[in-house]
Amino acid sequence: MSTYDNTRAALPHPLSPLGWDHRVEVAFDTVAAAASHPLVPARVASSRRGAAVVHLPEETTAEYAPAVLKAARADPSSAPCSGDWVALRRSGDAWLVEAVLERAGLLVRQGVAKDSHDQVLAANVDAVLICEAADQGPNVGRLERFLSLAWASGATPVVAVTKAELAGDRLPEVVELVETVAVSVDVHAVSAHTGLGLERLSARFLPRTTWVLLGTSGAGKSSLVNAVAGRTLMDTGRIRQDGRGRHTTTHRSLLRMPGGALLLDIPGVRRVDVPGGEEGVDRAFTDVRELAERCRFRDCAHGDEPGCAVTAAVDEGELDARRLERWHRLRREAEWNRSRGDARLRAERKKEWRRADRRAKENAWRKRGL
Ligand SMILES: Nc1nc2c(ncn2[C@@H]2O[C@H](COP(=O)(O)OP(=O)(O)OP(=O)(O)O)[C@@H](O)[C@H]2O)c(=O)[nH]1
Ligand SMILES: [Mg+2]
Ligand SMILES: [Zn+2]
Repeated sequence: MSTYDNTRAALPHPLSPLGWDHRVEVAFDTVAAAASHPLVPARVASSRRGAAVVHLPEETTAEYAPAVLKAARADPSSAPCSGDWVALRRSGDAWLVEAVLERAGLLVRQGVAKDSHDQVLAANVDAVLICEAADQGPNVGRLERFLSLAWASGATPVVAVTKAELAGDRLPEVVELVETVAVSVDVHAVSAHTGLGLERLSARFLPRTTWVLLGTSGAGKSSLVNAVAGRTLMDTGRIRQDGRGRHTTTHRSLLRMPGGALLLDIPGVRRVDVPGGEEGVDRAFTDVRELAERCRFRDCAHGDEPGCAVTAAVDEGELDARRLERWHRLRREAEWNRSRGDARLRAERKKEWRRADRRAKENAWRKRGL
């Protein structure tokens, strides 16, 4: 081993405060080994069409290389997004994103329009901090959607009941309701204004773990980030008269907390459709799933089948009928979105084949001098 290698082994990687670990290193080495140019790794804070703000660790902008652009056109979810690890190449004075490294997980919000693509909210996050304001809710249906989304990403959800001091005497009641919805998920009542619950929540922000804050505009995400950081990193905005936020945060930021965790603050999201695949929904409704294991028929749809343990639980008052109704709806939505995703994939493949076909024909003509 050379002296250089020895030094390298002894020092922490300059990107380790950004979450660089063995998995990412392997992913980077695979890409770097196959590349014809020298590459360096970086982490994406935010991205827009054609370029990303990355940490090298110093913050810089990098344009997408043609191959990355082309892949993004075919499948927008492959484009670099917040939290992604990328391989960069130097090109004159500029940096180019040559490749997006393999992801450990992806927080996706299903496209709502018929032909729309999914919107990727964050990649490679360890945990999703769902923020729900104590004074406005909780909105149970929305919480279930956020939880399904979080579980589907492969990350662990945690719920922050924000602006806790505004709930006054109602706080225990609000937290209890959230806990019945967020089955087997940790719930923290916090206040960015009074500091309530911040110490306990901050203890969960382990060094080099990445968290994304998910919630509607005005839920208090940026205020929470500032309170945990102990200084103003993000702008915050006043609530409108109708109780909605003003979409104060318009850019995503990957922020390092004093304790060493990374918090990804993103613009508020209002409506989320659950992504394709039922796993996320099932994880969010473990109570229903556990009951379902006791149904007489394995393929019980929990309608009017005999021996259905789920509907029996509803009859006995153990399971809220409305929760079961919402579970049915989210399952249908997830199934539908999966089939829609499959159909889109098929259409895209067909287009690719046609293009390849045309290219082959053109080549053949050219060879024959036509
Ligand atoms: N009373 C009280 N108000 C809070 C608290 N946290 C946030 N707020 C207020 O809620 C409003 C919205 O807060 P933001 O932090 O900007 O909300 P956000 O979730 O980042 O909103 P977007 O960036 O629009 O998605 C601001 O007026 C904050 O002062 C809190 O703990 N208590
Ligand atoms: Mg904000
Ligand atoms: Zn059943």
